[in-house]
Amino acid sequence: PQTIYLSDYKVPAYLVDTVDLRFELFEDGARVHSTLELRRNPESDETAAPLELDGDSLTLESVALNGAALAAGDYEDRGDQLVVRSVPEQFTLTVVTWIEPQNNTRLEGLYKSSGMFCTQCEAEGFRCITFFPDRPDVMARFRTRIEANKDAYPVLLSNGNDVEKGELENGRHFVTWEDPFPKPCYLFALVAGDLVEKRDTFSTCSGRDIDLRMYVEPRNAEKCDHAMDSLKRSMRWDEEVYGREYDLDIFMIVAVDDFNMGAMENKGLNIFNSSCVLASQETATDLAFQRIEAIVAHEYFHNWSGNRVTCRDWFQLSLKEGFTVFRDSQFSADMGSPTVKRIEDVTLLRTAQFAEDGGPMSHPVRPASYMEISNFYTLTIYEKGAEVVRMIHTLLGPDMFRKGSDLYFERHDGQAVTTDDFVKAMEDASGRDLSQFRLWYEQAGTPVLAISDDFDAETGVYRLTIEQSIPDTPGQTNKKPQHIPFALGLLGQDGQPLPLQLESGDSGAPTERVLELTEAVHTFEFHGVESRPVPSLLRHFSAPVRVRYNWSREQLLFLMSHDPDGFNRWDAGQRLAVDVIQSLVNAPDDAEIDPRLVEAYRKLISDADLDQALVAKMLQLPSEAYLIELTDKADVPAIHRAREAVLRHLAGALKGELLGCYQRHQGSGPYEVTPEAIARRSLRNTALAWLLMIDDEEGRSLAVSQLNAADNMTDRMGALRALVNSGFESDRQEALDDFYNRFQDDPQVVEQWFSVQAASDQAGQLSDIHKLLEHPAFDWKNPNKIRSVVGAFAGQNLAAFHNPDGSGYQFLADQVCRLDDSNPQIAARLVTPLTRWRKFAPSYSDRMKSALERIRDKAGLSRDVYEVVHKSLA
Ligand code: HT7
Ligand code: ZN
Repeated sequence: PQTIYLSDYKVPAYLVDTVDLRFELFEDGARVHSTLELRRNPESDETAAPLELDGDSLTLESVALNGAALAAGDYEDRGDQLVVRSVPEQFTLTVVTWIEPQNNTRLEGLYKSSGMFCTQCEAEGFRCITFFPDRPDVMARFRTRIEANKDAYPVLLSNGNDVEKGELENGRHFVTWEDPFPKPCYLFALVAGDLVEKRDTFSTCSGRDIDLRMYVEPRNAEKCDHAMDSLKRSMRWDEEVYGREYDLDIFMIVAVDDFNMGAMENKGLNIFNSSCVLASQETATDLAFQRIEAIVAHEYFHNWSGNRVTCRDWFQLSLKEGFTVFRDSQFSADMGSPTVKRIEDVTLLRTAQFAEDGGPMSHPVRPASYMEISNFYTLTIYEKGAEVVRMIHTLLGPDMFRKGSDLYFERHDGQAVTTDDFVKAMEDASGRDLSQFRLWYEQAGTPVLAISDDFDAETGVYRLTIEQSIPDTPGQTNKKPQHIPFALGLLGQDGQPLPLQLESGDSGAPTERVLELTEAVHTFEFHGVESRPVPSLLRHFSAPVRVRYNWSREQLLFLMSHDPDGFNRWDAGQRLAVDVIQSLVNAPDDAEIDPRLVEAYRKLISDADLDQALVAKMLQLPSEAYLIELTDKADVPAIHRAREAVLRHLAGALKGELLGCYQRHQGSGPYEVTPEAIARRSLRNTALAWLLMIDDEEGRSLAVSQLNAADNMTDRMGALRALVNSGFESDRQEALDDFYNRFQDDPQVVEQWFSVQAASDQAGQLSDIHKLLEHPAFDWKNPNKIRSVVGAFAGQNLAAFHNPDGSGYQFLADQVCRLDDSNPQIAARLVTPLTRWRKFAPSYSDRMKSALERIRDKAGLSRDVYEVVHKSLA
């Protein structure tokens, strides 16, 4: 496959002003009539360029130029391109293609899911519908007429406003949609199906009434309220916080079962993976409720950050994704607990994005090259990209940041632009120089801050030295220092925050500062310090970096109970637990587990005055994935054993407190999805899980009664998970069977049922996984089912996946090869755990590598899997 380089970017030779589409939908295929108004781009220097339109898996039926059919010699159908050699300055091109949505298993372009037609065009799916300049800097106005059988497809949707509808012969009907906003073709959408409509309205800040509509299969009619409420909250928040008003008169959301990712922000017609939009108390966990709110917000926010202002090319993907993730995380923080949201974001970043940034697929937030753009919808583009925007927010402050975003939207409305244009707007609005900051977009790899300190009791000066370095990554060495906002505080021996006097005598100095690191080494001096302080470093995780500082366990315990920054309190607890677990990995026979850890947890569990949402987070031990990320040449079974040993030790020592916590947080009253209620359920379910880890009888009976009495999925799933992960084998099987019998008709719940087993070291051994794949509810064509079995096994059931005999790796290789033909996007994502082979101890890494080699040698490998596998083996 070819590599595409950012440095080769050229403006399009032709622009498209309008697109007129007519879809004839049938059971054995669809005919697409496309009429484009084109003209030469005055900004292009390719004055005599032929017209080249992208295509993929299309059967061309006819081509006409200005209404006259072209003869075979006038154009060339190269399969992936339609080339018309000679065209005038301005012209109309009509192309008719035939496609087969019913056989489209890649889920790109137009396909069928549970009997309905739907589309996914980002990034390059529109070319699977018709020939078109499939690049985001070609923005056109779309008019779309959809024709289909009326009984089977009563609902026909596309972007914009419905302007005409009517009956046709043979029981068919049509609807025509017009989108007044020019858009790139990746934002085109079409849906046709037998769907129920849920309606609501939203009154905008300027007093316009927007028609809100959700379309779902009839069986899901009762699962729309949460998404609809989330949408209205998002619309209001975007007006209040960013001054962004919705522009069309209709906003539609559709739920589909077969979808490669979470959702898609098509203009005025967002399409969602059912699991990311449908929820009810009985079927969705608290986590799912929160996720749905965040994804609905994310897609809605794209209407400005992505649709009104879009990307010039796909190298700029983080322009819309990083900014929009930052916006949705601000929104979620405002809707719930900012500290908890920050902990969740940082957990994902430090566990998975840092791993990506240190692995073979490492790439800058603005990549310089790719083979297959679908492989670049990564944690680096999304999560690190959001951190980069967050740092701009930290450096500029909220008011200047808002001025910058206003300027960006005003200056670039209706344009396709670059990450550099975004930074420039921030610079122009604030007057700050962000030239060094731009390196965050260009250099890959996670910066490391090596921090040392010393205290001079005589002068009262505390000195902090911070040295930054950025590791080499594929294709990049000798990196320049980056501009890093570093928030910190100092705590006195009594736990009080100290004024941070950068000059002596400044006793009114603030107790928290954001230091700006720009050099490889900085030394900061803090004056007027009476005794050695405890530093609270990188508060709020003010930059996506690794901090190396030699904390003592006393310091961590101190921060855990005194740090005014909730994030750093949590982080101190994580660092302490990591230290204890790592000592056990390194010396497994030394059975002594630091009693101070037990006491710290005892205090956390028992102190009802603490913020219970934060306590719920602090009680989660660092995950195996995070522990692996922190380890060179990891021995996963050893890490797994050590972590479990610490958990069991804590559970055994704190049994009384756990039972007390469980009883104390017993809910009464109706189910609510508030931060307090979520924290309560989380604490109870953690207590239950810990008790079952030690096969506690009392815990077992609590779990069984909770499972039977639960009025919501969080409690039901909490009890089921605890039983599944326990040694109570017969309860486990009975619980799983009952659960399945109750929910077998609900695909989203069956997905949870699959993944709770596949992720469990008790119920998800390889032989169990094979049985799940044979289960009648499993479906190789449905990405959610694949993720819930194969993805959960390889991504969460780490001890089983890293079986020393290599069987887990071979299993994954088999599934990737199998999926490569039907759905290459999903296959390429599933490979990820194997790409990290260099992280593991030699006996593991050798076997992982050979599994990758087996995939590499498969005949006819897709471009998606080819890129990931070859880069991993390079
Ligand atoms: N912008 C959307 C990306 C997306 C996507 C990309 C590749 C293949 C399938 C896809 N489905 C959705 C989602 C988002 O970030 O909002
Ligand atoms: Zn997005």
